[in-house]
Amino acid sequence: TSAETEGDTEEASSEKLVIGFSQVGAESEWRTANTESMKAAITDAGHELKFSDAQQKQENQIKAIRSFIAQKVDAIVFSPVVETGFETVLQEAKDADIPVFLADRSVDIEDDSLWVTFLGSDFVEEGRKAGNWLVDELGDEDEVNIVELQGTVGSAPAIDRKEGFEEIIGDHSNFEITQSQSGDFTRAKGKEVMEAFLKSDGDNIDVLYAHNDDMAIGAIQAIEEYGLKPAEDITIIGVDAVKGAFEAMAAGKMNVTIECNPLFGPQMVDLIEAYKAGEEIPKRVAVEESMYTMDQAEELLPTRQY
Ligand code: GYE
Repeated sequence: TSAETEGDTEEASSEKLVIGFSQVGAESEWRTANTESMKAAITDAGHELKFSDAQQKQENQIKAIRSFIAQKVDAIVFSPVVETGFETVLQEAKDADIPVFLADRSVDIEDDSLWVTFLGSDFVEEGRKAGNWLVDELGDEDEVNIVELQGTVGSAPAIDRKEGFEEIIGDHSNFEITQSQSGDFTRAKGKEVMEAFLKSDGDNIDVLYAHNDDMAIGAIQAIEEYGLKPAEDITIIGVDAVKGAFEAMAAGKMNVTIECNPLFGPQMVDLIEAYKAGEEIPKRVAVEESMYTMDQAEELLPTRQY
């Protein structure tokens, strides 16, 4: 039939690509959803995927990218675990004429000819949203002691979420960050570090600002074990808006989560295909997102995709 003929023609005209994807790891619910989104988008579009999980280690990512170059892939998708130290390997990709697409996290490198585009969220803005929510919520209190669970040291989301949050609360002298440490974006580490925060100053913690929901969820457990009520005795702010956060909010144990949408696989594949077709690609493409509070959790939980 003519429909079939049309379909065939379309398929034949779009080039099948081999795409190497160097992912950060499997540290959080966010990451799992992102990996699935990216894998599905690449294979559903008929391309071949070479996937490498770096287990949150930079040296693994450098190895993976070198191996993609050796295999002469058509494009590399790369979510850098940290911001610095990738110049050499990205230069090698450029010398081999392999375009690199930054996914989720950016790099702190002057020469922006080393990548085609960066598709990801605005982490500074997420930090500001967290700060603004807190100012609205507790701005009138005399003294607000905040503990901060930072993401992976040197990673773009940890650096930027801290910066955006501090920018907002810096204007309010009643707010103070009393303890701040990395929980590496995992539940286990979030719990462990929260235990240490509680041990050193448990009765004087008003707010927990966690750079992701997984660490907040780990911390909630620590708070309960310590004998305090999460979301009541300690206000809890997370980032990502993963299902686990909606469950915690629906159970009255977490106050708010700032959305960071990991489901940008299809958007990334569109960018790669457009680039391969010779189209002009913007250097920065943003992912759209919102924020959600406790009172919305029960209603929205069944509709959450990640
Ligand atoms: O927020 C966190 C994950 O880079 C935006 O990494 C991502 C962050 C996300 O481990 O949960």
